[in-house]
Order: sequence, then structure tokens, then C-alpha cells
Amino acid sequence: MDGRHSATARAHSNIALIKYWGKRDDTLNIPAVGSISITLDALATDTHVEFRPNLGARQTDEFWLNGALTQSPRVLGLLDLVRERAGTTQGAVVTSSNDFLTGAGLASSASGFAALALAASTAAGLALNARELSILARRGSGSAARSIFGGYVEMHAGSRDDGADAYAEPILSPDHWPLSVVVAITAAGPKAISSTHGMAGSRATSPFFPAWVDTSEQNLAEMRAAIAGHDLAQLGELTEYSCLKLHALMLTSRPALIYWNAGTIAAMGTVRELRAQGVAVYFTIDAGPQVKALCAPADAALVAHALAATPGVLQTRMSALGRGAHLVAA
Ligand code: 2P0
Repeated sequence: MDGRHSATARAHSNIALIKYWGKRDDTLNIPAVGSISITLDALATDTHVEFRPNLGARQTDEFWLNGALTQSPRVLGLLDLVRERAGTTQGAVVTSSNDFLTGAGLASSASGFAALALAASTAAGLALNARELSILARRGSGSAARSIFGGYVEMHAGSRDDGADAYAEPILSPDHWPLSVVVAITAAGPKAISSTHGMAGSRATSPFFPAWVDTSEQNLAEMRAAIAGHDLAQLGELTEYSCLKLHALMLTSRPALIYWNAGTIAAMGTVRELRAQGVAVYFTIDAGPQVKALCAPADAALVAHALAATPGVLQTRMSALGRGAHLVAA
């Protein structure tokens, strides 16, 4: 690689309808279970990567996140993978910004590592296909493999030891079945326990972990059918089921992982109350206290209004389904 090379990529966050939690290989970051997600339009990361000639790797890498110089072994690890593949030792400057809360259960690592995988590989002169990008993004964060794609996406756990079959792929374009997500933010601070640590603990200690793995394929198959049939009631029921199953796994880990607060529970109540009134709306919650409500676009304003009026909800964000990772002009 000669001279100066740079690229800027944008990727959007995603939320899982059928959740990922637990790995079968920590080094290669291979998930123990597959997952199905939707990519969100409203939550984006922009990442610029510039490789610098005449500067050695690692000691001169810089990672700027939301304006602050940040230490991130994971970012350096991903840059190392790209350098190895491109046959370069150049250091890199990475400048990344999120347009939403970082590290608060809004999947900033998903959009972040998807954008980094595309920007860094492009800047290094590699032309990876979407599957290769998904595998590269996975090395940074499991959920990032899904954010390479837009709309409805499935991540495969695969069965190979080298992780070559652990990648995501799109299953339905957002244009074919628009959906809205209303995010109810119930706490602004960063989460106490990272997903990586939390899921390692669940695998090691929860008696439910084997059942979680054993029942995952069935849930994935049911969700694939719900998406193929554009069946919101079925998608919603399965989404809440997978969410609560995940949190049962978290609650039975030692130490227990309790990501909810009072606002989280109140927001779940609001969603169930709306449903009792005939509105097709369903919740999901990740490794944080925010509640994401899924509904038809025509109901999104009503859902946002009800969640905004819920005690403990600080603010709401509305999102449509979004596209996959793509390059943007610097
Ligand atoms: C998911 N989460 O499927 C699940 C549900 C959080 C709860 O994927 O260790 O940040 O980087 O692979 O991707 C969060 O896990 O974990 C996550 P690593 P990641 O969206």
C-alpha cells in the first residue's frame, strides 16, 4: 500500500427481534446462536479512516470517538485484521461519531464496527464483498455483522471452527415491509456491564444457557416465517418472547444482569396497554434500559405519544427501517 488512503463509511444500528447472547468462540467472536434483526434508519455512525504512510501500526493508531481520543483494543484489533489482509503496516487515524447515545443499549457497537469494517477495508485498498465485510465486522462485535445489511437481516451462527460461515445476510428489503420503531429512552448513562462480559457470564453460570442454545433454531424458523408472511402479530409475539427469554437468561446469571429500571417496566406496561386497546405494538429490550416499540408506520405517532407520557421515559426517538453500511463522501 503506497501513499495516503482514506475512506468514510456510514452504518446504522440494528435491533434484534430474535436475540444474540453468548459465543461459541471468544477469540474469533463467533456467536453461539443465530439472530434476526432490523436495521434502523435513525441511529447512524459515520467513520473516517485514514492510513498514514511512514507511520508504523498500533503505536501511531488514533481512534477519535465523538471528538475524544479513545483507547479501544477492539478497534486496534480490527485495524490489525485489515492491515494483515492488505499487507500493510501503516498506522491509521479513525474518526467516528454517533448521532445517538453511545454504550446505552442502543447498539452503538453494531453501527460502529460495521462502519469501521467498511471504511478501514476500503481505505486499505481491499474490495471485500458483503459477506466478507459481515465476517470482518463480526470480529469487532457480533451484532455489527448484521449492520452491514439493511432491512430484515439474519445472522448465522454457522458450524465451522474458523467462523467462515458465521455471517449475516439480508432476508427482506425494508421497502417490502416498512416497520416503525419508537425508542423510549429511560436512562442516558452508559450501561454498567458490557454485553461481551455479560454474555460470557451467562454462558458460564446460567442454568438456562443450554436451553437458550437448544431452542434458538426453532425461534429463528418461526421468525423467518413471520417475516416472509409480513405477519406483524406473529413477528411481535416472537420478538417479545425472545426479549423476555434473553432477560430470563440475564436474570439467572451469577452475578445477575439486571438492565431494567422503573421506566423500562412502565414502558413495557404502556405497550401492553396499547395492545389491549387494539394497537399492534410490541416491545423489545437489549442490554440496557431502553425500550424499543415496533409497530406499523401509521401507528408510530400514537405509540410515541403514549411512551413519551410514560413515567420514567426521558425522551423518544422514532425510526424507520434503514439501509446497510455504505461509503459516503468525506
Ligand atoms: C442482540 N445484543 O442480538 C443482543 C441482544 C444485546 C442484547 O448483540 O461481544 O455488542 O461485541 O459480540 O454485539 C450486543 O452484543 O457483543 C448484542 P459482542 P454485542 O442485539
